Amino acid sequence: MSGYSHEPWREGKEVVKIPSFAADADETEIHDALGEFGCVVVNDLLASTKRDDIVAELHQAMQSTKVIQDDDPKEFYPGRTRRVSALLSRSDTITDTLVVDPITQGVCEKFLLPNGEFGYQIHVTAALEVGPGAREQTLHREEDSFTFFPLPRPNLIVASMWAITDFRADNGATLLVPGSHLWTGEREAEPHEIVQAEMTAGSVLFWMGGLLHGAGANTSRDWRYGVILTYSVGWVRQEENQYLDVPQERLAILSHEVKKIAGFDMYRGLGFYDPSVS
Ligand SMILES: O=C(O)CCC(=O)C(=O)O
Repeated sequence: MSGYSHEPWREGKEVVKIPSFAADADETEIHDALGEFGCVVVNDLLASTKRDDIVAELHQAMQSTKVIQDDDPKEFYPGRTRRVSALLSRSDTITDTLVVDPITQGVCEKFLLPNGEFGYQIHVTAALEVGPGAREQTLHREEDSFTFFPLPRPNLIVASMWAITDFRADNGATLLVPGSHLWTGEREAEPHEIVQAEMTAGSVLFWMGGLLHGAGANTSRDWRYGVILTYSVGWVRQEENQYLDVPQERLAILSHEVKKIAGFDMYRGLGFYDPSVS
């Protein structure tokens, strides 16, 4: 592990740094830090050629996205951003490299299988560009739809953000509140508890579904580009409807492993269908 530490904040408060690991770090150390802090960065996992391929594969969809200039501060998604989903249908590099990434699979096995022993699934896929002038996104938890469970919830989701460009404090690196995946509902984040996931292109940020987070503001001149892939226990409704976002022709050429992770296998008795009508 390349190290994590507590350091004194300039007003005497403690700021928790995001644990940061080399790509060949011991997975148990990564898991321990993720469980404790709720977030970790693993550096230099995705080669620049793969990043270029992803950008090329998503280029048309990204460019046809309407960028809202007049930001409505009440909207969940800030203006001056681009967001494209259905990535399992749009990018071979994402299905063949990111979705099946062994460190990601290890994180899912560690944190999701204990609460859903028959498997986990993709929850949402999106490419996210944060443009110059974009405001901060409201802090939220990936598990906010599961209101049935009081906070802190059982682990139902783990999230990953692949940095396609550098993530810097000034270009909208993801805001995180380390430790907040263990908080009760009454506690709110104070400014000194919010940190940014600065990381170089090719790195990946993992965070727990109960962790407060959001996109940072972009005060720079360039666009911050990330790919978010989240995973949930196999018995909950997926945030993104893969049965509609992955058409039959695309499904036919995906590997069994990707189809399974995408949620096309049964979870125990859930998800049966009649092949004679499809
Ligand atoms: O773009 C980011 O850094 C975070 C995005 C996010 O949390 C979301 O869109 O729900």
